[in-house]
Amino acid sequence: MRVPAVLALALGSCTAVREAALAPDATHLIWLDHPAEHFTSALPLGNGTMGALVFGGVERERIVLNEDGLWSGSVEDPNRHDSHEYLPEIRRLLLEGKNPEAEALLSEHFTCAGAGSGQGNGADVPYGCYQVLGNLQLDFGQGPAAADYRNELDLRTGVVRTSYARGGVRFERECFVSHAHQVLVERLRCDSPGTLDFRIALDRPGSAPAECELVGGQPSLLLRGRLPSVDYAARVFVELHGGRAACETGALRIEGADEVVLRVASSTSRRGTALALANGKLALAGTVPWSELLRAHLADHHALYDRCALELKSPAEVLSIPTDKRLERLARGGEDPALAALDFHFGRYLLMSSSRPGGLPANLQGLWAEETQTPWNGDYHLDINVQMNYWPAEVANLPECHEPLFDLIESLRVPGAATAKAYYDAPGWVAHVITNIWGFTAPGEDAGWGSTLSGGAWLADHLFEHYDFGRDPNFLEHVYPALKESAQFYRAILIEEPKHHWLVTAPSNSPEHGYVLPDGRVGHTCMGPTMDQELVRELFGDVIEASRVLKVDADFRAELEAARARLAPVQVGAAGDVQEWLEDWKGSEPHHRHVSHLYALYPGEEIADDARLREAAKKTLEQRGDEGTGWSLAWKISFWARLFDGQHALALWKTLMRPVVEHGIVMGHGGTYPNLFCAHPPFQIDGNFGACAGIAEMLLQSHGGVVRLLPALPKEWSEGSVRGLRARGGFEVDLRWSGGKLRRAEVRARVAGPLVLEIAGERIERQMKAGEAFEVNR
Ligand code: FUC
Repeated sequence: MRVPAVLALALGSCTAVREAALAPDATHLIWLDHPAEHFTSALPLGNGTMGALVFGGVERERIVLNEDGLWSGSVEDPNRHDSHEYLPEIRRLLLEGKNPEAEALLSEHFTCAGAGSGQGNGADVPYGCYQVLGNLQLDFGQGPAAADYRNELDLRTGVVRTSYARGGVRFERECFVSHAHQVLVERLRCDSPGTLDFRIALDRPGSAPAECELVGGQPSLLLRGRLPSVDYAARVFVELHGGRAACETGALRIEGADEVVLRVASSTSRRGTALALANGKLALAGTVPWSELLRAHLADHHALYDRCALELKSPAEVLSIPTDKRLERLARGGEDPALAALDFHFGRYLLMSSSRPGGLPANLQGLWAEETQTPWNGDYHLDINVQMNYWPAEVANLPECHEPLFDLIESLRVPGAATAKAYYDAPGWVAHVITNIWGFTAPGEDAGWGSTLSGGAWLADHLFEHYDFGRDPNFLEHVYPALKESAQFYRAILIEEPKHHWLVTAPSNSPEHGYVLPDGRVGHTCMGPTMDQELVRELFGDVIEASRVLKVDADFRAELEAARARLAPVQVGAAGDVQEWLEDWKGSEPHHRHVSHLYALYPGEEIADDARLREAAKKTLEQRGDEGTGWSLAWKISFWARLFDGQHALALWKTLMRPVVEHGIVMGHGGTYPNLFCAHPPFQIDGNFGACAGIAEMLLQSHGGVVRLLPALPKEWSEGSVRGLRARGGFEVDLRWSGGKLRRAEVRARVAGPLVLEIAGERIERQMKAGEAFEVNR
């Protein structure tokens, strides 16, 4: 292999100087005045494939390293191929109202073969688990305490800077994960020549630590290993400015250096031979000086990050408070609108750091995990979680970051078709509640939660959303087969229920929530839960529209139109709420975190565009209450935004931002960790993305063919501006407001078409040309 040149630059004094390009802006900074003890205080970096969590230690620094393809498990056939034989009987029982009997039969036959997700602990079963790659450990030794300490992540640059003084010497470390060069780079400096003495090690829980070896005469650390289906490799090279580097057992020692630049490359065998790939990345990045690596990283980062920005004002003194203290201050009732802007920017930052074209989608923890048994396997949950990860992708102007999800959907077509055949003897493809990188589409190991069959429809809707925001017919043509085959599946499994002769899905359930039958028995299995009906109606609508745009499949379109007209509608129950099931049953947990039947309020549109259903949705939200897991709180921000209640939306966001210390699984009391990671608890990234999308939804909505400006602005955000939000129909929007009123809007049309704007209840209609900008000044 080619060896990176070690640049022996004499440095003299290495005074820490901030480059002008990195001048910090507090509204884009997450920072702490102490090193992290847990990764929920560490600062995340990522390029979509490689992730890092920087703890910022003084005596000992730990940087958790991640690779998106680092999964245990393997491809399996999780389908029970005789399950469809029981389908007629299960349906007969449901049609006769014998739900408990139907559920008993379903529980026996509509589960996956094998261990499934291993009850969320699937690291050692075929399902597998997303795992940590390793820990880069820098040991600086014991010594005097640090003063003037700061660990900060500048979201505008994607650089973490750790700085402090110790024993009269000022130390500074800067770290980024480059998308342009596919390596992690860290520069260590001090203002006293020859003072950098430390030991570098690389380890992985449960594996042998990295060996130090000489490559081209230079010491290098190499960590390698193998999971059942994936090899991994990580290599560290050092570039010395002054001083010496040498191998020790299981470590690399640096002595007397003025400045050191570390380059870390990693890979899994998903994309080739792990070690060759990692070596190749280092060979390319190894000869590129720090300044050039940084320049290329910033150019890449700015191209995405700078497209969209939100400004909300907080008092200047608040901006200089460490982020964890700002959360505490907010929880005590201190207003901090700029923290909402920071949270919005963080959501965008996390998406561009964990989901880039060609990579895997953001999982339950995005890209960041420190364990080999990540909670819930760090997988893709399809009854809201992975979808929520992508809610900001279009509106917050990172549409290319949506692509990994589309690749995942494409990868589910073949296994999903086998599952459709095995369980429903149906054409098309289906996915249930959980999936992984191995194409798992079968029901989960427990039918109660695992047999929800709307995962595929919910995923497929993301394909149409991407089209709807960008209006690129080539994209629509490309994804049309996945959309159509999903609709074929749902068309085939609809049955006619006896009371109203509506078409309904069967057997199904309302995600993870039970109903109470009039006789008190609790069940899950049913026909036509409201969310299924909403999703199928939407999917059929998407495919009808797509087939029209693409001028294909007139017969199938007509079939879908006929079926869509007969789908069970959203019903209002006796309590004036939205019914969660076909019958007006009570839920077994009145405050359950899943509010699935309001899918059509957000992210769907059907309830949002119907005055009667909106009233019922409000009632449902009042019944469910304002508590929940992190993602559930985040969802409710968008619900209330869609009900044009900015105060209620803001209240939910504030609850979501409350400080949380618990790291184990809790099915309620969500909040936020010191590094702004969302707490389910545990850390689960969907709440970060849901909050980002919810904040956008408070400022701009574009459902039902109407672009609404400032539809749910709370009074605390009376001054502000946002630029670069996107709206359905192919629009990009900038807004400025003061005194709670819109002062200026600019809407740019990507494609020609009608624009219906709504500002404080007033409508403006225009025919836009492609490339045209329309301004409103007040
Ligand atoms: C679903 C949710 C849980 C959690 C898990 C990963 O099962 O109901 O709250 O988010 O996914």
